[in-house]
Amino acid sequence: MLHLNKNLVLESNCQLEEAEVALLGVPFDSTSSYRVGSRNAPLEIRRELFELEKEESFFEIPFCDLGNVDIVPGNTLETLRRVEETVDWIYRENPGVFVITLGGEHTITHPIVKSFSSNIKGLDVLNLDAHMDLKNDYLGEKWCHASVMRRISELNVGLSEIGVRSFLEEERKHAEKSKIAYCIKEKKKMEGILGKLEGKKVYLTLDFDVLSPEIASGVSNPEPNGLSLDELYFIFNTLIQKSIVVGMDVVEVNPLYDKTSTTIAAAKFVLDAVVKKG
Ligand SMILES: [Mn+2]
Repeated sequence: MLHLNKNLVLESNCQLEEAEVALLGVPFDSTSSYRVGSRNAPLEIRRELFELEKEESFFEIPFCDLGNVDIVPGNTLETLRRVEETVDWIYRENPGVFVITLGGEHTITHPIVKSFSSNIKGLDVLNLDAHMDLKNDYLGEKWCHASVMRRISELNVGLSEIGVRSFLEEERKHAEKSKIAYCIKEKKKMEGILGKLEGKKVYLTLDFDVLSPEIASGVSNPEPNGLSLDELYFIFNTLIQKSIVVGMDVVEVNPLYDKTSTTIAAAKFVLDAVVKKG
């Protein structure tokens, strides 16, 4: 049985089977250790998506809003199981659809990548994030937002990280040992990472705290001196042009702390992604 609800979704112009782009929400933030509230992002990003001006081409794209996964607050493993089951189902129904998932906290990326990697051989994951999220556990929890990339690094996928500027020695060592390429925003290093992903199938996970908090205050773990929106779009456009982006998520947007229109920036980014992949 699928755990999906279609309350408060955007208008779809087709069923999943015919869609080129699909939207899925996962309003889960139970392991958030600092500013709780990213569970509100799927609804608030949809609200901004509804309001934003759209070019004519947007309406020609076969688009389907699948609704939100029915998450279980406080039960991370059951929630992740439901996300994986949902993404498996999407792939069975329409293997070619481009799924954009709205978090929720970053932990929800693991079951998506797990599902993708079971269907796509040689998958690479690009994580845009202020944090490495490579801790083996955080406060004793192995399944949480601070260890999600560690769990992903244990799957059979390549992993690179851009924007990372806050991490422990344990995480840096794991990155070196596991050949996980990473940088903050040095142009040469950034281009090096993107160059290695050329021609490859890439899953993009966008933790919105990769941006500077003066641009995007509405995130759960703000970290100063991050990327600008121009740098984010440079990365995204390069990836779209030179790699095969198979899916993406936008996570850690926290509308409860949004003093800088972060939610609108996230919605605009999703809108651009729909048009570019449609
Ligand atoms: Mn993260």
